[in-house]
Amino acid sequence: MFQSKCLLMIALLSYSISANSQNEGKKPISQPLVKHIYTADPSAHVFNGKIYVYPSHDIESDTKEDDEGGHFDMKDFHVLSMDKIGGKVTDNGVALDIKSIPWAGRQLWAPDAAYKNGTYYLYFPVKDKQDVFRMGVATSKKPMGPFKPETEPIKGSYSIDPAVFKDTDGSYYMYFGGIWGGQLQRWKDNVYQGKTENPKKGETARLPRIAKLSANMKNFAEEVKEVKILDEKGNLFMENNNDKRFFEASWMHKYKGKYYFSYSTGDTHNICYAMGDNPYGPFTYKGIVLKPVQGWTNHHSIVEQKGKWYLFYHDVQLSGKTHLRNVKVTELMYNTDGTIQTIEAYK
Ligand code: FUB
Repeated sequence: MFQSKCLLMIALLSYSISANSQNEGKKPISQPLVKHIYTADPSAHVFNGKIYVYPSHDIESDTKEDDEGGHFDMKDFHVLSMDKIGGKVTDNGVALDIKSIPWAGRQLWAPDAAYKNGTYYLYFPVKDKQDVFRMGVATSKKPMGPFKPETEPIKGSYSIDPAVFKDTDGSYYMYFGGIWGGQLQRWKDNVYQGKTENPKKGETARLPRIAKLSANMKNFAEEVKEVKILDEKGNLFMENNNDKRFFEASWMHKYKGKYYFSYSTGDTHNICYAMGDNPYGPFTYKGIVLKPVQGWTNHHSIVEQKGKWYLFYHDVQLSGKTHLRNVKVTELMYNTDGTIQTIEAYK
């Protein structure tokens, strides 16, 4: 997220105006899951029948706002858990602290988690000591941690927002990437190009990435590939299709045999989705899952519990500040043709 300061200010200003007018006089459809800490970017999973939410832990820090989101200066993760939607939500305390990650520099951003053979894996992006985002992995015998980090980042990993998907054949895949402050534009053919310019309007949009995970869940089992998101005519989106193109916040879920890749459009603040027939895509754009929420960022996960589907998301209801968010949940409904009914977070 974020671009040059000037564009950012214009984007933030125009967004806050449009968001305010768009949601003016309306009430939120859901309340924050917890109110004693700020939480964001909720990755939800059902483990042993219970819901576990792996969010970012937003804090007010001394770091000044900059053009790459430096003020999103998170330093640890807490895992939230609940038996059912609407039930008591438990904050299980600190699951991983940045101080315990030897290679980490700053900014623990949106995590995700997975379970395999008695071990829980927490995947997280953090800037290394050269200020380049990499993906780390940490393990625990319990879903709420505490998690022990590996001593090095995942080899070949980069950018932000890991989403780990377990397919029905038992394979695990990581989707990831985010432009602007998420640094995806700095990578070409998986090679770091240094600090490059943000994508420009006349270019094809940057694509999210995928890699199958190795059997031990700690490495990529293959070269990182791009994930194609196509319009209804089969064309890739251009950067100026910014109400539909990928920006950040990948998520994958499977419903009735189809693969649903969902993501944030960043500067236009939608959560969109595209459907495909296998984990690698291509995926064809289908529409909006969640319209813009209060605050600049929009980030989500989609999970099933007891035959119902839920959308976890965040807004800034508690603080009114873009970098101090709170996670929420609402039910997600499908149409009979498998498309998703668009959610408006305020009515
Ligand atoms: O929480 C930091 C960043 O904000 C996430 O990585 C993005 O997806 C956005 O929500």
